Amino acid sequence: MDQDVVSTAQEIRDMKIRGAGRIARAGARAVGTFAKNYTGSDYTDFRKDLDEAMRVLLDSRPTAVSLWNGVQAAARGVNQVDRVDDARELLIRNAEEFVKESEEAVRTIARIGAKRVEDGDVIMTHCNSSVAIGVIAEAHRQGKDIKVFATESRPWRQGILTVNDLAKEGVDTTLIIDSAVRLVMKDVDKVFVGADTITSQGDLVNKIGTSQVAMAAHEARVQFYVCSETYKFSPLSLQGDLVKIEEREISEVVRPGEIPDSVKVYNPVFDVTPSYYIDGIITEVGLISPGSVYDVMQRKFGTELMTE
Ligand code: RUB
Repeated sequence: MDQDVVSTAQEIRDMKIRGAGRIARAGARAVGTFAKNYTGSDYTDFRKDLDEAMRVLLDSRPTAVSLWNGVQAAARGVNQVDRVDDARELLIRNAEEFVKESEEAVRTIARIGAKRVEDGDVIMTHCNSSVAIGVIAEAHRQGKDIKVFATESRPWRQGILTVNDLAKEGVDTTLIIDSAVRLVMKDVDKVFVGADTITSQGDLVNKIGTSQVAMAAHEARVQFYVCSETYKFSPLSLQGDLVKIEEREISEVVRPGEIPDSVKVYNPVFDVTPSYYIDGIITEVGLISPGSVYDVMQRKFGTELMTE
């Protein structure tokens, strides 16, 4: 097995590489490196080894649609070639293109999203979304006077990364614990969060607690925006599959011996925010309503999906 594939999968599993965009790029890059490093010349062996490499990568965070889309994008068209050299060339090119386009999408979303930020806005964000942070940082760079409340995001505390990222940009940032969201919401103008997955119905799957933030925003009539590249749209949801919510180890929640063995711990790491709490999804193809996700998906993934 390619060592780069194995170490990338391990880093994703250990959350050293995390966040939907980063894992998608890491997955695509690993497929490209697999192709670069491949020394065999038998096409059947190559396909077998590629399938195995893709499986190892996808298993590292099995519910992540962005990883799935990134890895699939890197392997796109491999069924149309029958020589190892052609396949290697194709995979290397695909991976580079996916990474480049995905980084470009983050910059485009920052430009589009920043237009939604007004001078004097108080913003709330949840977890650590590089895309949402990109929007906030761009608005700040444009000279808009903004303040940000960032949630801690238990149990993994990605909010610590967020406040570090925002502080580096010079943004006026306040860290709050997750349970302070509703209290603080009365002072907030807009919420910007990222996305792990967006379903064909326009529902958002994102870090656990996102739906509570959305409900509090709805109650306080605060606008709730999702910042997401279109490769986080789930083609599987189009075929009726439910998005599986990842559960992680209980050691993320309690230390050994802290609670009796008889007590169970449930640690789901994502939740679902229904589309009717979402005021807009900011994508690289524009600011769209949750109701338009289906149309964008069809344009992006084509009709082959509908019949698969
Ligand atoms: C991270 C998370 C982020 C999205 C979007 O969860 O929920 O909001 O992945 O991130 P985890 P980005 O820490 O469990 O990976 O905008 O960077 O793609």
